[in-house]
Amino acid sequence: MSIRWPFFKKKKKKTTELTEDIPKHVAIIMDGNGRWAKRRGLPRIAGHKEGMDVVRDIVIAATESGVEILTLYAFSTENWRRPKAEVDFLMKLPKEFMHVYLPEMIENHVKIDTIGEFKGLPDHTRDAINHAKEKTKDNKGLILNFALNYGSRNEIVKAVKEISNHVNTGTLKIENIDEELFSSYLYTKNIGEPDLLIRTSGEVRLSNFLLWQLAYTELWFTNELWPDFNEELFEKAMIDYQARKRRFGGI
Ligand code: V0D
Repeated sequence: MSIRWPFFKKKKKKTTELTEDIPKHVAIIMDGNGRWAKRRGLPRIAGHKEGMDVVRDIVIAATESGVEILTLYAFSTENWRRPKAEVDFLMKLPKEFMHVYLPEMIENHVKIDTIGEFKGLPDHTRDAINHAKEKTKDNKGLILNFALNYGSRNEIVKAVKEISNHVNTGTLKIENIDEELFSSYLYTKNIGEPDLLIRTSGEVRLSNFLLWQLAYTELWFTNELWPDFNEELFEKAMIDYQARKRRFGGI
């Protein structure tokens, strides 16, 4: 039982609202699409399709709350091990997404970009994405960054090889290798590190996503499956992020 102090005026509870301290860069591991479908007796691809529509909702929510960069883990280098029919379906989603949502992305000034081994994607997937990148290249709103055929260790090894090459050819001195230089060899060289990482579906792992870049990132997990994720949960993640920042700032 709590003791009440009637002589003191009850402190007005500070309303939690999204004002200052909006995470500039939010990254999301969109997990649980297959499980969502299975629970409904649907094929896994039905979950991926549903998940695609949630991407749209979260892009709009992120734009409205002032997030500048949204990085979405859409296809990992490990995902190639899935059944061919599922991979084939996934590789058609960028085109499908653009067909349905590109006009709306453009209306909202969204700029589409990707990270990952772009060359490893099928031609038709790359064509659809290149078209969207071209159409949105001058947009000054949210950067919608899809991680496709992305794996963090692979990214780091690739950076080491490129750095080694530059050392070998004499264009780089070993003494000049530091964290800042190393970062400039990663896919994220222009967008920097996420302030907040969200992962859905109850798994509490990084699964080879942005390992270097997440060193100082706030991590936020929910049991909700990606197709059930929504604007309210996105806002909850932002509010929790701000509460952590306030606590940290108070010390
Ligand atoms: C399936 C949930 C949008 C996660 C979201 C190729 C798995 C829906 C895109 C997309 C996927 C990618 C690039 C682009 C525009 C849209 C997407 C994949 C999977 C893998 F320029 N959703 N989405 N790409 N899923």
